[in-house]
Amino acid sequence: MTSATDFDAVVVGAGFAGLYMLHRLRGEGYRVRVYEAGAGIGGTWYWNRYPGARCDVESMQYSYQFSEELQQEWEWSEKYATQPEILDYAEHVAERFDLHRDIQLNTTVAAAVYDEGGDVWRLELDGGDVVTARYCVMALGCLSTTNKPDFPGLEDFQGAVYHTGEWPHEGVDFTSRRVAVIGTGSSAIQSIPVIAEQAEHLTVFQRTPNFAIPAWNAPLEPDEVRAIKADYAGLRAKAKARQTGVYFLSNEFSAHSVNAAEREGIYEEFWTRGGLSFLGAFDDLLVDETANATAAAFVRAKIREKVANPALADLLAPQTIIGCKRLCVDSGYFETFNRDNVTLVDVSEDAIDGFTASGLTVAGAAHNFDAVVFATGFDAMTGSFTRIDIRGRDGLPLNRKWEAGPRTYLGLCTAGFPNMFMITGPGSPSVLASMIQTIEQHVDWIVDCMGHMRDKGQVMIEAELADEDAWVEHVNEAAAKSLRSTCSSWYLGGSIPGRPRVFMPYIGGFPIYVEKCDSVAAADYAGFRLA
Ligand code: N01
Repeated sequence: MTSATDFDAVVVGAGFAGLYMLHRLRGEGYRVRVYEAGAGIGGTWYWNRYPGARCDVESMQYSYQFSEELQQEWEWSEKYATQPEILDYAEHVAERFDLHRDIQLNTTVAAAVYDEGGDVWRLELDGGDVVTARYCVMALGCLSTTNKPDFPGLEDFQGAVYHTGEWPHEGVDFTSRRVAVIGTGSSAIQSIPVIAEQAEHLTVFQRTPNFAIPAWNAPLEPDEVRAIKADYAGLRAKAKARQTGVYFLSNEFSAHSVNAAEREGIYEEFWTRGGLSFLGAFDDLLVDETANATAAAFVRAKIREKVANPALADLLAPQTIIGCKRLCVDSGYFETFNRDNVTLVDVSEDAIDGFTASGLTVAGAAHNFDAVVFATGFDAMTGSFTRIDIRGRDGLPLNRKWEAGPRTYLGLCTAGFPNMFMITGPGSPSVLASMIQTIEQHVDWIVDCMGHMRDKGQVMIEAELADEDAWVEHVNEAAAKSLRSTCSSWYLGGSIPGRPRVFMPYIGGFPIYVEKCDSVAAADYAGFRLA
């Protein structure tokens, strides 16, 4: 591709999406530059270094599959990989495929503006530099912009303030400190047991309790690894055929199709297996409220077995739909509340009023701390787009286009923003499937599309508005069928005050989605205008 641009493509973000995008584009001979805000690569695994951080998708599946050599040579040590091990893996990939030379770290993209005259993107970097490229690929991640609630008086607090998603790289020693954790999502559930072991006292502020299934993490058995590696492609194919893009044993019958004793037995079996696969015990747990209630009751009973104080157990046991908010995976979370140095404060009715110099207050009562950990999650899925000043045709800001919620065609493109691709954008399965699997599918699709355009001498691709509208409608229809759309979660912007409540990921399942993307490509990119 020859043009007057600095690059054929710029990629924003050097997480797993940006790394693979760079690898593929360079392999096809494009001039590419990746810009990364962090001082290192790895995206979410670069920033989320809080104590106990691990992936809750099994390590043998939470990894790239594009290179057989890579997946054969890399050795994961545990069933669920720790954050440092995943970051080592990202570094290994970057070195193995010589990616670093085209990645510019410590560089935030402040603005991306489409120039209609030349069909190019103009990116303004935080240092003031401007670069141009035919294609702009947003590899921003779905959970990259932290949500830090704007509590009054926080600036007066004299203690240390941390956010799980922006953890200090040198680590934090909580020994002899009085610590608060705000939030009880996945990050909190992983970090609380570890912080409790160190801190003098830990107080957890819980607005909504969460369901968590034990991880039963353990070192990987060499025989199991050998068996997977003997047919890695087979495992990947089985995973690809699953709604979630992850393979695990699951049942394809209703919770109502068995009697109560059999149902308990099946839940017990899935509980013993542990992790996210618990929701695979029956195939109607996320669509039938009464089926779901049987699973929720089972897990509530388990929580009551783990927590010695019945009143505390009641507070920790959610009365809601299991799996509506993202299911958590834990290692000793509920048992942590049996410790003498751990207190739970329920802020579901009386919210945190605000901060003082020495701590925070709830309903006027003071709670004093040396350190506060915000485990308050992310401005999910759209937050990383809206903090960049992205402008498309006629100078239209993306923020304005997405005012009432994100609108995309297949989560890959959005009408009015030609030549801008998103990796795992809103409207694609992304966070409802295994991220690396969905990243590879998106990257491959985008690179094929660019190749198609290159072969035909085309320089502009844009989603057709009518096809985008139809896709958004389909995404919404699919969400409406799932119990997942019925509670306030980050899937629908629930954690951010003022965000429109729109279920953002595509819940129709990975296989249907892949089929749709493939059929669009096979029909000369139906639903896109190419010029
Ligand atoms: O964030 P969250 P997270 N006052 O949004 C509470 C992935 N992940 O970082 O539920 C008091 O889930 C909020 O309360 P509520 C995974 O996909 C994966 O934990 O809104 N509390 C909630 O309890 C996960 O789902 C892994 O009522 C406030 C918590 O903060 C996603 O990241 C590990 C509050 C936020 O929970 C996000 O997880 C970690 C306020 N003003 C994360 N505002 C693994 O792979 C918010 N909260 C293992």
